[in-house]
Amino acid sequence: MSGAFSLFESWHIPCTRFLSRTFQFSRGSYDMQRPIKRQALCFCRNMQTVTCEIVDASYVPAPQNKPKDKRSPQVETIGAFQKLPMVMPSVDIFHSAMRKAKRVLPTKGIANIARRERNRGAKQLDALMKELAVPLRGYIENFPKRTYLHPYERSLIELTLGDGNYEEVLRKVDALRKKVVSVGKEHASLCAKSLSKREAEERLTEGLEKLQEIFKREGQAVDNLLYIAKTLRAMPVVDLEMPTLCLVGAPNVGKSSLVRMLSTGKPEVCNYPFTTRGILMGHITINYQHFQVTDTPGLLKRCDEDRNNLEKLTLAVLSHLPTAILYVHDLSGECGMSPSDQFVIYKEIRERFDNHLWLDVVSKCDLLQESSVVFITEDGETNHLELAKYLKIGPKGAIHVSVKSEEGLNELTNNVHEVLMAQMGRIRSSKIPENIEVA
Ligand SMILES: Nc1nc2c(ncn2[C@@H]2O[C@H](COP(=O)(O)OP(=O)(O)OP(=O)(O)O)[C@@H](O)[C@H]2O)c(=O)[nH]1
Ligand SMILES: [Mg+2]
Repeated sequence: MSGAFSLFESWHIPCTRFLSRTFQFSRGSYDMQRPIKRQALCFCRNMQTVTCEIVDASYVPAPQNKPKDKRSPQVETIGAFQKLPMVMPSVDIFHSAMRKAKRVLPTKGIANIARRERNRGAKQLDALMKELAVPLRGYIENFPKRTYLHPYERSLIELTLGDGNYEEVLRKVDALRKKVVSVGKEHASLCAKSLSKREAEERLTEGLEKLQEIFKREGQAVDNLLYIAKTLRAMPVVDLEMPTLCLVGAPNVGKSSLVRMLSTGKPEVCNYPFTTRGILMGHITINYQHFQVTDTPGLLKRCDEDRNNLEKLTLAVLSHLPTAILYVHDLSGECGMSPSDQFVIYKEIRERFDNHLWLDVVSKCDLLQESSVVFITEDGETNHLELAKYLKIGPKGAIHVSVKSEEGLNELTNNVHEVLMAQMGRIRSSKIPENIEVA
């Protein structure tokens, strides 16, 4: 039990932290009376994480129904976490199983007391074993194997639960199931061999106690699985068919502020890095069309091996989801990272995700006008023409905006609309080959 507990403990805290932030966003208040500020922009009221109804059904084929062709396991589309089974706390499973087992009566018509008692004992132990093992088996079959998941959800499992913890917990639940089955069978058989009523009663009590002890000792695995299910179910749902805009940039550059401006979502905005600690999904509606907006944790100037899990989450979104990118640059330096460092990160990300539709935004332009001092202190003495240009105006074509003075927001909204429409065109055209019937 201690093993299971310590394993869980190791990722429980960061997980909880991640989730609490996510919930803050998910349950953000909506300003229903907020007037429509920008032309052609209609805000969707039900911004935030969409949660699907939880269904209690298996989507990983049960062993007997497994596809014969094992070479190509069918990868799920996104949404597997919403299909995870409801896991009962281990205590509840045990009490419910015990109640049902105790109600089991001996087979009718056995006149001999000793025979009747050993029949009752064996049947009750068998019933308890089954009542405990069946739900565990259901969980093991219905929690998807990682290989069946969409790569994005695979990376969410790794980055939020810790590498290997998902499989480890499932393995422990399966080990508990196997132990319950073998101990239950063993004691039922001993009980069935009892020679007297008293012996049968003793064997029954012994078997019940043994099963209880095992379940108490190792049931933590079930509770860990319950926590995993809750954590994964709370992950924001992404609709792959819906165009998505992902806000990316260094920490503290104003990404969440722009998400708040572009949508009715209310991600936390604070003047310190890594305020956003998870992938936060929201929706906007422009001209009656629905789009998704993703706020992401900031990226630092460092190589992938040194990145924290929050940065890795951002890269997972860009790597696995077909999103358009809204890259945010803070040339005022107010974010705490120099523009030249932001330039280095930008160049790397731009090159790496060149196939995405892209928009560049220079944020906090109110500060650039007010205080050119911050701007000048940057190493402007560079021969690198591109960097020199970047330090002055950001990347070519970048829109200068300020959520404080509202400068550039209309232009940004229009550009966001255009890029999302283009993204929609990409999604539609990517589906065409599937629909064409080859003669
Ligand atoms: N003056 C000014 N401050 C801004 C503007 N936009 C954002 N800020 C401030 O910049 C700080 C960071 O803003 P956030 O929106 O939280 O930045 P973020 O990029 O989401 O930060 P992380 O989630 O930590 O990566 C906050 O104090 C904002 O009030 C702007 O246009 N002008
Ligand atoms: Mg943020």
